[in-house]
Amino acid sequence: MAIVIIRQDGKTEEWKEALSQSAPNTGIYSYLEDHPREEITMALVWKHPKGALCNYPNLQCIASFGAGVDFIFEDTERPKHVPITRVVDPKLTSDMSEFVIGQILGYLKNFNRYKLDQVKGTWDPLPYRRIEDVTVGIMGVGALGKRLSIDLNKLNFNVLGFTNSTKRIKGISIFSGEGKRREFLSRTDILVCLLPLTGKTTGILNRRLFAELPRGAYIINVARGGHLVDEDLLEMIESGHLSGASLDVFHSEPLPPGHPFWGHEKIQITPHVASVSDIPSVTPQILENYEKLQAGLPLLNPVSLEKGY
Ligand code: OXD
Repeated sequence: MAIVIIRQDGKTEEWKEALSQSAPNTGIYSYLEDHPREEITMALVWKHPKGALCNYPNLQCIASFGAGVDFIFEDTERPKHVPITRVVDPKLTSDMSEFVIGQILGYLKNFNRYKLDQVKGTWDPLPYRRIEDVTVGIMGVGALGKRLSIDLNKLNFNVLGFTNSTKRIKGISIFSGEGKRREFLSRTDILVCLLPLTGKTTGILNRRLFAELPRGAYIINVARGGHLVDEDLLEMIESGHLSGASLDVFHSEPLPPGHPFWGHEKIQITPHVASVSDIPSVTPQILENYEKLQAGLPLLNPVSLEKGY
């Protein structure tokens, strides 16, 4: 039994070193080096090249290096019966929460606008809003959304959550199911998308949904670029229905040169940095899952192959 790491960014060696240090007797390989393909039982993946998972006849687990697994389901050539796991990690959840809180406060206090004014040499004090003036609606209250809702609540924000399942979070009004979506949206001033990307949620941030938000609403997308219909966002900002957006994720990353989001005064972009798997924090759960796999025990953080998250 052995592990293969399949990722195309520059982090393979760092992960391999951390995993090998914690489990010196385990075979851990990069997919780019010579490795015994029949021995591989666990593939650790992050945006792997499509089809790469077909090379392992004895694969028993496909483990995402991050919280998202959409890129695994997008690989239609992957062995479909192999269980998939994802990362649920306290640092990943708190990092996301801190990032979104930062974006919300920056929006309420006009920080982005003042940065633009500074570059232009403009002194233009604007009215600001307070925490008590706005309601934050979070679409998707899984591990990340739940933590964010609790942290926002502690800061005295009015917080609403939307989910298609039945979840309860102390102190948070949860709207469950499609029938409750309209009410959730009509009460939301700042909409945070933390949904998993699946066939059902692709393009969910569209003109129809935006129209159900109050005039002047603000969008924060920290989930996946595929949730957003870019043209609809631009159109709704242009018409004044939306006041702007903060986007950390895009259909294509890096955001292609010439895309209208670059240079848009009401859209703040960041390069997919809201929350990134922390190697020392995540390494133990990967190795624990590998041990469970060897022992035939149920895996940590399994993903539903049916639902896709
Ligand atoms: C993740 C991400 O899913 O970094 O973990 O987007």
